Amino acid sequence: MERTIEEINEKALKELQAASDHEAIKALFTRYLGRKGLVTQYLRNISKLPRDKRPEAGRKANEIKRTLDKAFKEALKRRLSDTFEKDKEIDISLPGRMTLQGSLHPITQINRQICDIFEKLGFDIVEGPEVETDYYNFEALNFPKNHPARDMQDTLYVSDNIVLRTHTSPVQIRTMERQTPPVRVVAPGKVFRCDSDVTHTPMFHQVEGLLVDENISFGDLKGILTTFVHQMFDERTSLRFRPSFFPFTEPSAEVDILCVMCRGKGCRVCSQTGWLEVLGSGMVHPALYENVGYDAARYTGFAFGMGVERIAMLKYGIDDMRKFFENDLRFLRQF
Ligand code: 2NM
Repeated sequence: MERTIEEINEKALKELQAASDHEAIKALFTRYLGRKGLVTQYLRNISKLPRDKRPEAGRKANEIKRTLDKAFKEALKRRLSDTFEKDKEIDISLPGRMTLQGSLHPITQINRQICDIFEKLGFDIVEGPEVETDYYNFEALNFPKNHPARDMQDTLYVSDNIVLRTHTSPVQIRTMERQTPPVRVVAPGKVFRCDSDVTHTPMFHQVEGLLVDENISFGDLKGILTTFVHQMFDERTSLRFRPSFFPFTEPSAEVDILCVMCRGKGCRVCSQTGWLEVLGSGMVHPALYENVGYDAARYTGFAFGMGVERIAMLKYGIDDMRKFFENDLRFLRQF
């Protein structure tokens, strides 16, 4: 035997000290205490020693085997707990990375509020194309051929017979063509006009409503629109129905509400009148029923329309409509 058990022990302890990780310790364990390990082989070779040396050598080697075994197991344990100590160095009190939270555009919010109110009153939501034919945008709605709204100055033309819809009323015509009364629908959506200043943008949003059935009167129109205004603004908001004119309704009425800013005293927002114009409305013109094939002697109904931006400006006290389209986050974050 070229090496004494003490030499093997010393070398094992030195190497164990230098072992840097779990894997290295396990490899050393195999090298010294495994089935073909140096200590194991030493023990096996004791039988080759002179008879009188065997008891002492056996006793010593077995003791070293026990202490080495213990040293390896402790080193492994220490290595594991070191890893756990390292884990504790992760500072769990460090605040997480902020995730940016988006929100709905104010026009989307107001549009939804308007539609929700009418849905609860039994109206269905209907949509239609933004690019329309002259027929659906004007002709079927009883606009005469020479009507000023048809002017290139007011309407965005795609071609001779195709326009960007100037209101969502074509959706009402398409709805009536599809179904027979009772009809109870609101049509929200984008509309386009050749117009641009502080109160007009080339694209804006409208919600228009239509109710057609037997025995529908102007009283029904007043009831529905009064309920709408009370829910959209508040119960203290008075309404005023003022005679007006639209090609698709007869009679027609403009709906004013008591100024939400000054409550009727007169201010800059209501131009000192105490009233704000918020809706157009009227009883559906019989010519429309003829155009969609309804019996004009049997059915009556009312229709109305409003600008979503205008309602939003009044609700939030905003004086420039263009703010809704600039998408300045400092503005949008306020809603
Ligand atoms: C308004 C004012 C008055 C209206 C008419 C129709 C249709 F297609 F059913 F005839 N929809 N909306 C209407 C009536 C719209 O907006 C100022």
